[in-house]
Amino acid sequence: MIQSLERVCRFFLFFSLSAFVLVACDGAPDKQAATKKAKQCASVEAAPQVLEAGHFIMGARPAYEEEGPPQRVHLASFDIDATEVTNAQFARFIDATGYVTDAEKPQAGFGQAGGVVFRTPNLKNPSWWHFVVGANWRHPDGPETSIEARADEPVVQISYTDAKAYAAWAGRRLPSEAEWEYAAAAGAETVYVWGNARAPDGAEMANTWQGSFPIQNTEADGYAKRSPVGCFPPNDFALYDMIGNVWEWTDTPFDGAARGLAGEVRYTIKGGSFLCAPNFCRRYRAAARQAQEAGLPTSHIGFRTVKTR
Ligand SMILES: [Ca+2]
Ligand SMILES: [Ca+2]
Repeated sequence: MIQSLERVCRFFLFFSLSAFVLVACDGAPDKQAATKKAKQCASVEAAPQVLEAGHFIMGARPAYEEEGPPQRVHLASFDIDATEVTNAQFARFIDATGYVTDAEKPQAGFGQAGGVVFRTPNLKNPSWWHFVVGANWRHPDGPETSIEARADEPVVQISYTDAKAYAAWAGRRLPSEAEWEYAAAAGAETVYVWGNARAPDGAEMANTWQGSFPIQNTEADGYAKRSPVGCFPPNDFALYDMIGNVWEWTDTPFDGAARGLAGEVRYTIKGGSFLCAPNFCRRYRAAARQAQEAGLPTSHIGFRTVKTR
């Protein structure tokens, strides 16, 4: 039985010949994530959780214009990964198939292989989203970075197509937006999945951004960027990081969104990321949603998979 579910990082894309700005949730200094390991993290290969058929109110308590209106939605039973897909899991897919991700191919509008990376803005460069040549899932924040010792972090620099390819290889699929939101809310009818306070008694309940985005990240939750999966409390469906850490692809086109640089459809991403901050975008809620170009990989979007029962 499934109960209620609800449906926060807004992007604005400003393209120029050399760089662009993507306005999202929060950001962090360009130091590596996981500098503080204050959390006890769950097993990263926890079995998928089975969710029974049921209904919920999708788009409940809309906070941004793209959310809502609230509507009652019924869903058939499905199971869903307990965590975001990790670098270790994605590496097994690559090893088995030889698949080449979109970030490893010349990108439409840029002409070179790479992906979008958050950089802390400064007076010389006020942008915080940059297309970085050489950024890909093995080098999530640019060619100078790697996933060494980050096997348990969510894989990023993954396009919608890449996520679908992984899911198909695993005998699974990407969730619809409704399935994702139902799973994230886990029956909660509160402002946040865990209650009505963002940080109850000072406890950070998800990997988001604390401080004034995009300049100051206090890292009160222990992580400047991505955290290993499972380091924050699960929701009532025993699912980790549905809110925060990285945004997650769904298989639902974003109604009314303009097409991307290469004319591609924009798909709905859910859950917010380590860049979502109270002063900028409160998209660490189940009902929050964002449009994302299918072919544009970034350093704060990953995914998880589902399977119809
Ligand atoms: Ca954080
Ligand atoms: Ca997430």
